[in-house]
Amino acid sequence: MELIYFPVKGRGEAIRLMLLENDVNYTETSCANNWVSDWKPKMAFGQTPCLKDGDLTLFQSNAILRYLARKYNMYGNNDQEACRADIVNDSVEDLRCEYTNLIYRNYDAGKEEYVKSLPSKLSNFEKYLKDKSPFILGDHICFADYNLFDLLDIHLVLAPSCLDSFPALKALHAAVGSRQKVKAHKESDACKAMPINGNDKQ
Ligand code: 0HH
Repeated sequence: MELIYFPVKGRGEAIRLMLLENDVNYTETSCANNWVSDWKPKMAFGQTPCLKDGDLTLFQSNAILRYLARKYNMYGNNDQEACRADIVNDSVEDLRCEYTNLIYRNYDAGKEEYVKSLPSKLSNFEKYLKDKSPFILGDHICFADYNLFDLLDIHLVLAPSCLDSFPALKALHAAVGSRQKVKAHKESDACKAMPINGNDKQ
């Protein structure tokens, strides 16, 4: 497979984790050079990430995560579990949009307020997740776990104590983060050197 994205964690990181966890043989191509003139016109909706798998070209980070989930059996074991994974993943998307809005449009003026209102948002995740642990579906991992893990991970950089009163979220972050391939990736120099976002804010 080929992942085309900017050299940032951003919306690429959960995809990278799923590729690594499933031992997918993939290359990564940066679209940072000549983005507007060369790359952007080639993207169906003018944005990356883009994942190529043989004849298939995918856009939209969540469509990519779901494709990998279907392909590698990480979409729950039944309809109920798939719905639970979807609900959490869509909630991750909602908070990720608020986060990227802060980072790219309102960091200096908005950070304090954002961090102040974060517990009310994280508490919704906590309440929804606390009956099953450590993963969203309990004992088996699904695609949304990687997306939620990454979301929590970047929020821990923004607000290091943000999970202190949320044991289920802390447990999920620890459970995903301690998986062998995830841990090795997070500890790698390449991962440490890659910025979370494209504007030096985090
Ligand atoms: N809904 C889409 C999805 O989920 C949203 C994708 C998106 O916002 O896939 N893509 C952005 C890149 S993520 C995009 O293509 C932000 C990373 C920015 C890195 C900036 C430069 C880094 C250089 C080191 N944006 C480009 C565009 O919209 O023209």
